[in-house]
Amino acid sequence: NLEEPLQKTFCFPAVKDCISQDIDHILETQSALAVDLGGTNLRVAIVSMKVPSSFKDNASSQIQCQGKIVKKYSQSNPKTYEERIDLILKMCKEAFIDAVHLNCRVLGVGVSTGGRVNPQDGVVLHSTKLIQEWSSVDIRTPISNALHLPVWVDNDGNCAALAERKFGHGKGVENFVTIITGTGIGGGIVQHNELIHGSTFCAAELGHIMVSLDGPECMCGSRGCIEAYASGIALQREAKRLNDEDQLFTEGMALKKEEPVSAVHLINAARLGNPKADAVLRTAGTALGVGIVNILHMVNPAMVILSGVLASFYENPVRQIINQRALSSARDIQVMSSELEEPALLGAASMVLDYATRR
Ligand code: ADP
Ligand code: BMX
Ligand code: MG
Ligand code: CA
Ligand code: ZN
Repeated sequence: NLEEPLQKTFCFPAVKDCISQDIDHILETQSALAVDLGGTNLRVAIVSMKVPSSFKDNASSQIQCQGKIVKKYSQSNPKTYEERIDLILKMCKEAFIDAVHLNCRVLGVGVSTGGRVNPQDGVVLHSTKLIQEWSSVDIRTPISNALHLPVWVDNDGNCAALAERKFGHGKGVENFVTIITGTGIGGGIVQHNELIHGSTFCAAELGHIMVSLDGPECMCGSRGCIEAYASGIALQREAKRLNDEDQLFTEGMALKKEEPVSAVHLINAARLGNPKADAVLRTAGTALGVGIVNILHMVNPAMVILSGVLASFYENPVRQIINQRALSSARDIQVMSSELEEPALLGAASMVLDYATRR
């Protein structure tokens, strides 16, 4: 058996110790800058790759890495192309300087963005109204020129899926889907361990699965998309509508006159027994659930991972709808909320760490 002596050498205590320490030393400081551009926020982070200490106890186990957000920067996503690019570069430069002081070796920049993205070219092909002036945009070149670093780009939902595959519930799961709720609804599909991009980089735009023939208008120009029912912006629209009709305020609720009405108020109102707010949220949960049933019937994943601000809120309604409406063969799947702090940012960083540290 040729493998036996090799294994023995690898597990020899002194050698094992030395390997563990080396890998710790190398990987703890290997870092990426991650950028996430959403319908509301622009975030940048320094993300380092960390090997958990349990690796030291078991040299034969696979190296399981964790992405650690060392420092994070948040701003509103500007409304114009020029302001946005300027702010991205400014935030990245600041993060790069901080990374040097924090002893993080930056290997590259990973960008997660709303819109259809060609990752090979580093170009945002097209965006809905959720991000204005963000179509046919080469995002790689300006960042790469400013920082002299390699740049990887993908859609934010796709990045969230990459994060789940590397650091989250999706680790070792061959087929899974993720749905991320923020201002809009993003999606990512991992099939046979690989992300699906489709023929024109429009696969896994799961927010635009339609669940009614008419339904509310969507930012994409169509109607009845799950994003138009269940996203942050859709819930805010409904909260505003109820507020205009003087139906939002519920006893026990803190709602100041000048405060902008948001999804948070709608959820609070429903919790305090407001039947109109409750009805809106039920419709939202049903729409998302029905959309997910369509996904189950199309790609039959083993797991659906929900992430973003509304994930835990939707977990149970989605399970219920699956039980009521999915074909029995597709029903037996896990629905879970992500445990990752910032899936889109971590996924953006994983593109850098995966490519830059590959041997
Ligand atoms: P982006 O869409 O820019 O990626 P986020 O993922 O940060 O942004 O989500 C912002 C959206 O989530 C906004 O629409 C905001 O109103 C909504 N939101 C923020 N916090 C909460 C919360 N606690 N509950 C419900 N919705 C929230
Ligand atoms: C929109 C669309 C998706 C994106 C999703 C979630 C654009 C600009 N965005 O459906 O590509 O994945 O929003 O984005 O076309 P977020 O703003 O909620 O993070
Ligand atoms: Mg987002
Ligand atoms: Ca996607
Ligand atoms: Zn749509």
